[in-house]
This record gives sequence, C-alpha cells and structure tokens, in this order.
Amino acid sequence: MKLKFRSCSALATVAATLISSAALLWGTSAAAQGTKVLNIYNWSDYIADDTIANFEKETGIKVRYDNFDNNEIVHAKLVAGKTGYDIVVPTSNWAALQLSAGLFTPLDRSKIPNLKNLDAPLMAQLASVDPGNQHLVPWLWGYTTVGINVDKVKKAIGGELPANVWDLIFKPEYVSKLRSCGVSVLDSADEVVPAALHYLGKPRVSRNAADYNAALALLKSIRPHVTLFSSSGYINDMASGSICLALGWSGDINIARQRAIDNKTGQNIQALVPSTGGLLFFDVMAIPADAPNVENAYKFIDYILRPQVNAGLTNKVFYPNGTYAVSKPYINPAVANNSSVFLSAADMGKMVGFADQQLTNEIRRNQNRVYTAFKTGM
Ligand code: N2P
Repeated sequence: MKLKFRSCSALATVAATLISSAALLWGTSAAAQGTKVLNIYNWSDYIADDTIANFEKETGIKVRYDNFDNNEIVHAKLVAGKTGYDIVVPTSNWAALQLSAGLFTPLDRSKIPNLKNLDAPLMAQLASVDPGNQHLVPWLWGYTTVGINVDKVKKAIGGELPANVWDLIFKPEYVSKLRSCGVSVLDSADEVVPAALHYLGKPRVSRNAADYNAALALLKSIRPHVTLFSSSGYINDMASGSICLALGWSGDINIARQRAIDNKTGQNIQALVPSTGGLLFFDVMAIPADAPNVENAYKFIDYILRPQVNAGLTNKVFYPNGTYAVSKPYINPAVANNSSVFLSAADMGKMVGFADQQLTNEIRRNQNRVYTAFKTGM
C-alpha cells in the first residue's frame, strides 16, 4: 500500500512513530538478550575504589551500587520482594533465613568458573547453612569487636587496658570514664544483643528468653555512657578523634586507623582482638529469586572471585576474603601482617562462630525487644 503524505509535518509524525517503534523493538530484543545493567546492594565501605569502574569498563555493564549498613534493612526488602537488585550481600546467618524463605535463586555454577578459587574449608562451613553451596558466595568476612583510640582510652581509664577488652564497653566502671571522649555502638539489634550475650557467657544466638533479660539489664547499665549509635559514620568519627571507643567491625576499625594515618589526624586507632573472642561474621553474595539481570550477576560474581580483584577488596577495607589461597600474593604486606585482619591460629581459635545457632524470627523478636529498650532508654 502506498502512503501519501499531505505535509512535511505528517511525514515527520510518521517518521517519529517508526523510529520510536524501532526503539521499542530494539528495547525488547535487548531485554531478551540481557540488558547492560546490574543492580547491587552491598554494605557501605566494603569495596575498592576501582572495583566497579573496572567491571563496567571491561563488560560495558552499567552498575547501580546501593549501600546499607545493617542486615535488618536488607532482610525487610528481600521479604517484601521486587527489590530490583541482582546481587545482595547479607551476612550468612541472615542469608540462611532468607534461603529457607525461598528468596534466592540457585546458582548456575557453570557460569561462575572462578568458584574454584574459593577456599574449601570456608565453603564447607558455609555449606552448613547452604547445602551444596548452591546459593551463597563469600564476599568478605570479619568479626564484631571493640575499637579504640589507644591514647585517649588509656588516658581516660588511667592505665592499661583490661585483660578482657569487652570490659571497655560492657563494664560501667570503664565505659563511664570513656563517655567524655565518645562511645559508639553499632546501630543494629543483631550486632549489639549477641555481643552483650557473649559478654555474659551466653550463646550469641540464645534460645533462652531469660538470657535476653540479662542482656537487657547489662545494656541498660551502660546506656548512659553511649554517645552514638552508628554502623557506618563511626569510621570517620574514629579517624577524626570525635569518638574514642566503638563496638564495631574489625575491618571498619582498621579503615578508621588508615584514614587517620592518610589524613594525618594524629589519632592512633586500633582494632582489639578480645581474649574471649570477637563475633565472627561471613557476608555473602546471593541473587534474589526475582533478580532482573541474572546473567550480569554471574559475570560480576565471577569477576569478584578473580584473585587480584578479591585481593583489591581486602587491601582497601581490611577484611579477609574467601579466596585467600590464590589472592594472597596480591595482598599488601601491611594488610597481610596486620594481626587484627589476618588472625593468628590462636586468635582464630577464640573467635565465636555461629555453630548451629541459627537465627529465627522468634530470636529476632527477642533481639529487637532488647535493643529497642536499650536504645530508647526505656
Ligand atoms: C562493612 C561492614 C560489614 C560488616 N562496612 C558486617 N557484616
């Protein structure tokens, strides 16, 4: 059929329509082939400066990289569904809860050849929550502990550190002296309550309701001396000297130490390794069941598991990775020799893992009750 155009403007309209239909068609086929985008939801301060840029340059995939600083928020989003994320990085005990709710997609291992780089003992441990390692891939790991501004803390307590450094935060006798130089605790029920339980000699994920009441009594006793609740901003606060004690994460405290050195703030920051152990955590990549760009997620996971890329994360944020055997040659000596990052066998032996203490919704309710009462001072 021959089309007759009455005017230039009609011609322009038809042309525009044809162009937009072509764009629509192209768009559809692009979607079918996989779009060039990837949406990642990860912890703040948990990646090297060039990790995303290098991936984008190499693959042409545009990454939207969003951050969080506690597991509770990731969990709420995953449970609500349609997060739009292709990769999320919860902690393994939360990932276990999410797995049992069917929120993750099983990995097509043939698309992630670098899974071979992962340390076998670590994967065996992870298999206890993810049988056959079908869903979860290590990002980085570390432990919850106490970080201090060495000079300020020693001055405030008038002497040497206590044998059990957890006393600094959990014993009113110490923490009351540190209030004036600033005391920060992580802003998350599942970080603070397990630390309090551990200090009391209870399981970090206790199933006993009475233990939660004891944890609350302990937390109430230190509440007047806590000046900040923070799970990310505390890094800069430590580096600048505006807080002197933090209940925080091992790598974050080392980031603060490094920032103090780089910015010449004169603050001497140290992540302490408690004699009774810190609380281990393993953060893991997983693909949500409704992820829109699964193929790109595979590409990114495989890229992260390259020895040099994985070492780059550790070098920047001071958390060990899951490919130690192959990425070790690329780890900076200053990081490799930092005994609060790479723990000695003796220190590692003291650390508190999850054992079979899985998180449940019942435990979360107890944690939230205690934590809210603590934070609000009720
Ligand atoms: C990132 C800290 C992540 C550790 N700044 C907690 N899983």
